[in-house]
This record gives sequence, C-alpha cells and structure tokens, in this order.
Amino acid sequence: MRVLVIGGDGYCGWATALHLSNRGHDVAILDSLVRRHWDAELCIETLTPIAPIQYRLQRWRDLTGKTIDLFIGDICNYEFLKSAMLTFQPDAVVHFGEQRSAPFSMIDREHAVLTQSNNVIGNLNLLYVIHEHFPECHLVKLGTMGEYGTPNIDIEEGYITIEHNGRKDTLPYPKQPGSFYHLSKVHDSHNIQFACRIWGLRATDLNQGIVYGVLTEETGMDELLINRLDYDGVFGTALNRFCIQAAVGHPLTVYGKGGQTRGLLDIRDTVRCIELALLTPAAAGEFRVFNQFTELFSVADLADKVKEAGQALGIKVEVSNLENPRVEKEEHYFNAKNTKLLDLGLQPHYLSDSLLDSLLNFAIKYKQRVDHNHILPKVKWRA
Ligand code: NAD
Ligand code: USQ
Repeated sequence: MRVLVIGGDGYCGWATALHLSNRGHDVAILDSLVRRHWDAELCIETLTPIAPIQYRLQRWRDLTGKTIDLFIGDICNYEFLKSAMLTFQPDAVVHFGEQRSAPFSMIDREHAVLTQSNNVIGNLNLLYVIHEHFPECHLVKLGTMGEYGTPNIDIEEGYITIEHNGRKDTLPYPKQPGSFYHLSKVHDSHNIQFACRIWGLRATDLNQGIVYGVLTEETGMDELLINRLDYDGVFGTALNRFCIQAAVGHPLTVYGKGGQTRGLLDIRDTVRCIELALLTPAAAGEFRVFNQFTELFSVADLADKVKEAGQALGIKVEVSNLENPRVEKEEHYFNAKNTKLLDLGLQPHYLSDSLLDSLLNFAIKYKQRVDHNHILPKVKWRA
C-alpha cells in the first residue's frame, strides 16, 4: 500500500512511518517541520537529540535499503499539498500533522487562532484533495479521546444510540472538549463526517488517548532514528513527563487532586493501531470512529506507578499536588469503550514495570539535556 504520513517528523508520525516502511508499505512523509520551529520559539527541546529529518531518512535507507520519500511543506497551502499527493499517488493518508498541545492552544488568542487555523484548514484542504483527485483514498485521521470530555455516562466509540420522546436514532456522541486544541479536533471530526456523507469519502477517525514511551522496534535500531520525547510544560504529556521528572529528581507535577482519568497507550500500540486501520479500510461514505487507547488511569495512579518504579531503581520520587492550571474535573466517572481495534487484532502492550523501568532508564541516560525551568506548567486556562 502507498501511504502518505502527514506529520511524519513528529512523535507518533515518525514511529508510524518507520513501522509502515518496515512492514513493506511504500511510505512518504509530508511535514512542514513547524513543530521544530515552535520548540525553538518556546526555547524548549525534546529530551532526546533528534536528527534533521533528511539525516533520519538517509540512515533508514542505509540500514534497511528502504526509501521513504519526503515532502516538506504546509498542508494549509493547498497547491503544495495537491502537488505532493499527485506526485506520490497515495492509496491511504495518515494525518498526524496538527498542533497537538492543549496548553499551547491556551497561551493566548494568537495561539488559539494558530491552532485552530492550522488544524482545521489543513484538514479541510486534505478533504478537498482527496475528493477532487483521490476519491478512493482512505483517510486515517488522528483525533483525540479529549473530544468526549468527561461525561457522567459510558463513552461509546464515536456514536451513541438515543431514545427521545419515543423515537430512536444513532447519533454522533456528544462532545465536551477541554481546550481550544481539543476543540479543533471536534471541528475536524465534523468536517470529515460531512465530507464522507456528501462526497462518499472513506475515513477512520482515531480518537487516541495519551501516548507514552519512546522506543519502537524501528526507532530503537539506531541513535539517528531516535524519536522525540517531550517533557516541558507545554508539549510534555502526563506519564512521559513524570518519568523524566523522576529521573532528574523533580517532584512529580500532579495537577490538582489527580483524579483526572484518561485513556493511555504505548507508542508501540499507536503504530500497530494505525496499521490495523489501514489494512481494513472504511467503506466508501463511511465515517468510522475508533477509540485508540488500551488502559484507563488517573493522573494520581500514574504518579504512584512512577514513584514505585523509581524506588525499585533506587531513586527517591516525591509527588507534588500543584494548583491545577487547567479548568477540568479532578474527580469524575470515566468509562470509555475501546473494543473496535481489539476486534481488528490489536494485542496491547499494557503498562508494565519493565516498560516504566526502561523509560526511566532512558530518561536517566539523557537527563543532562533537561532544562529545569521548563518543567513547571506556565500556561493557565483562566489567565
Ligand atoms: P508532534 O507535534 O510530535 O507531531 C506533529 C507533526 O505535524 C510535527 O512534525 C509538525 O511539524 C507537523 N505539522 C503540524 N502542522 C502541520 C502542517 N500544517 N503541515 C504539515 N505538517 C504539520 O505531535 P504527535 O504527538 O506526534 O501527535 C500527532 C497527532 O496525534 C496529532 O494530531 C495529535 O493531536 C494526535 N495525538 C497525539 C497524542 C500524544 O499523546 N502525543 C495523543 C492523542 C492524539
Ligand atoms: N497533567 C498533570 N500533570 C502534568 C501534565 C498533565 O496532572 O504534568 C494532567 C492534566 O491536567 C490532564 C491530564 O494530566 O488532566 C492529561 O494531560 P496531558 O498534558 O498528558 O494530555 P492532554 O493535554 O490531554 O493532551 C495529550 C496530547 C494531545 C492528545 C491528548 C489525548 O498532547 O495531543 O490529544 O493527550 S487525551 O488526553 O485523551 O485527550
């Protein structure tokens, strides 16, 4: 299969592009490299030293003999996107290429607008190129579990059957996102669903939970293939941040009471979920939604697990309950379904002591690169 990976220089996209290439697919990466630019603007760096994308791809070719084509540009530029796709002729597009940090989107008006225009317009351009030039192409789009928020009822996979005043229908599940970033994903979902309905496009929206870990079979092959691992208060996510905080002796930053519960998954499962979605495409006109996570944890659970794993390695780990910079429920019901990817054959890597151990050791290896000034959260929702 010819697969275009948009956002293939990022955390999930890089691991996925290599995995798909390793599995024998013809892969191209399209990326504007804007994430590297945002890091530079915020004066932050990933824990790991990531090589320029061209060196990464050269190393992959040298190691495996497999070529991954590269298109550098912005999907908000329609002519660029169209020409890259006409050159590559994809059977499927995996779309990771968005601004994906909730705190970044809440810095100020400018960052909220940047997030929503980058994400919504880029995705809309993609829908138009597919409609006009590749009507059979399967779109696999990264959404987020955060589209649903934290309702006091079970969360279904995309749709819910409702009985109202004696009538019954299956409708899109209600959305209660918690940041301008998460809202951008809701807007994308609506646009994709509409495009499937009016143009007969085929799409899979993967409502992914929080990804953790850094090594996959492919990114672990060579130092030049190393993936990014964010730990700063803007782009770093809960479990990855906690492991790096433990490694440098910083108290774990639990926001508020820590009862916030989320779906999580290992990055080795991200790459596999994408492949499973690609191998069984959505039907023409179908807007398919999968909840892509393997386990539910509260933030406090995650901190406790990292504390225990740290102690096993002889590291003393403290947990600190900080004033919550976000506006969110800190104690709530959360029960989300996630059976569709399991039905397609996903065999999850559940969070284990050995994974925590290896992630902590990984963090220790690179801990000299940590800038302590960027650990505490600085962006407030109510600022
Ligand atoms: P990332 O920031 O590491 O990677 C995103 C990549 O997309 C970057 O390389 C960036 O340069 C590129 N990009 C952004 N806007 C672009 C544009 N307009 N044109 C071309 N390229 C563009 O993010 P990630 O963690 O790999 O996340 C990838 C996707 O998965 C995102 O859509 C995100 O919302 C979703 N997701 C991530 C997580 C997570 O925990 N990391 C969880 C759930 C969902
Ligand atoms: N949190 C802490 N301490 C921290 C960091 C986060 O307590 O140091 C809490 C947050 O308040 C929140 C939860 O942990 O309640 C998750 O925060 P996060 O930063 O790990 O994740 P989030 O902002 O939700 O965003 C991340 C990715 C995003 C993806 C989303 C999936 O950046 O791209 O869409 O996870 S989900 O959470 O399921 O919506």
